[in-house]
Amino acid sequence: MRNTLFAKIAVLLLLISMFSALPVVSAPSMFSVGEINAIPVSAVGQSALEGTAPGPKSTFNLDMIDVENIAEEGEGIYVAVIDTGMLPHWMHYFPEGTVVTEWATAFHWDLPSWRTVEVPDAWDDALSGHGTHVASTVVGYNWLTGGAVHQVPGVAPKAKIIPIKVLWWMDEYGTSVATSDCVATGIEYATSLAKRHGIKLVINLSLGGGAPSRVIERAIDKALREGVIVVAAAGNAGTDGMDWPGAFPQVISAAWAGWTGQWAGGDIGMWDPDWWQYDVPEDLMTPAPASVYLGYRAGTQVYMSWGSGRELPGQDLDVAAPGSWVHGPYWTPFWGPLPADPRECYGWVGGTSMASPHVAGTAALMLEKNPSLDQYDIEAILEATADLDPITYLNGYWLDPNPYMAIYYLHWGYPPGLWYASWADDAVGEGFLDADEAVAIA
Ligand SMILES: [Ca+2]
Ligand SMILES: [Ca+2]
Ligand SMILES: [Ca+2]
Ligand SMILES: [Ca+2]
Repeated sequence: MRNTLFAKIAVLLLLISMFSALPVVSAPSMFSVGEINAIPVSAVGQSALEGTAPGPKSTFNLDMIDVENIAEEGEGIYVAVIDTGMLPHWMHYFPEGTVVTEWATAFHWDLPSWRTVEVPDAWDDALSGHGTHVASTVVGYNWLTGGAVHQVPGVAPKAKIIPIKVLWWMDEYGTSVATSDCVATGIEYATSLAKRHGIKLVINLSLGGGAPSRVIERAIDKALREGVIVVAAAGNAGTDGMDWPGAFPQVISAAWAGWTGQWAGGDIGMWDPDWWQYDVPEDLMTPAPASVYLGYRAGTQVYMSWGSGRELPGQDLDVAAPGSWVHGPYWTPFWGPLPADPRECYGWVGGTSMASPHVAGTAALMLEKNPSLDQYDIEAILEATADLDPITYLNGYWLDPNPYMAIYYLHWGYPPGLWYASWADDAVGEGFLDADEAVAIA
């Protein structure tokens, strides 16, 4: 009995030490700045909301990459979202048939058997809206507000989402984690679907870890050999470098950019909760509006986020895409218990996790137009068409008056409202994603 107990403790210690040696892949941390209800609603925003009939809504993030100029909608293309699964409310957000439930699944690292096991019915995600938000950027979502349903467009609204849950809620810091073996199994599973059913597939990996994993790289290389496209987040570690697998050269990686008109809503004024629906100037070189934050005023329409993983030697950063602050269905336990009402589950979420599905969606549009494109073609086209010019190269401190960010500045070690950023080519890759140009020459 006693021996058994000791044996168990020994096994447990072994597991703990092996776990710490295993590259643990975590979702790039998300910095949600609050739900819609938490943001003061200005009179302008309120009246705009109330008067709106159900119908298409444009978003700044799709406008920035010029999705409005693209005829393709991702018809016939599948996007595997290897992530946290889907919120229990997911059916309220996505049009019927958008989510391929018969292929959705979950993989979990099983401690007793010391291997990855499939748990097919466990892809519901009651603790993080990360995967739901990522999917919503690709295919769009129903926004339930003011007693009406608005169809918010996605990059590739006719693509089909395959949710594959590999990330599981782990700690009080809001991190969802997976073992590298679990992530690799998810990639292999998606690849097997593509092979078995002869479908065109893009894998989105809005996750990463601080070290390369050979088991994940092998799974990715196998996927690429099958003609699957693999897109991953650059990670949110800033000057500490890119996360893996995004940093592998053969992966298409996404850096984290934003709109200088964010929150300000162009020249309309501050604190308008509808800012994310405002028009972005078609020429991204247009100077930032006068009402935006102090430090952006010298800039254009695009800025890079301080936290976007920088390309270090041996890493490959490809393109930057919108990731601050993308509106969509979302939930985090920090906001309290998951509400039964899906109308309360929306948020603005930021990170390379949000940039990645813009690139994955664009790849789906390119595949629809030209199904013969492989990973290398798509990376080359995305790089050749990306715009470097509109990305503001700022270097210094500036004031951010957004009180919702204050807690994050403290967390990052800066006084609230004051932040510092510095970026160059290692932060932006080949430039800002230009989806309509990329699809045009696909
Ligand atoms: Ca546009
Ligand atoms: Ca690459
Ligand atoms: Ca590259
Ligand atoms: Ca364009």
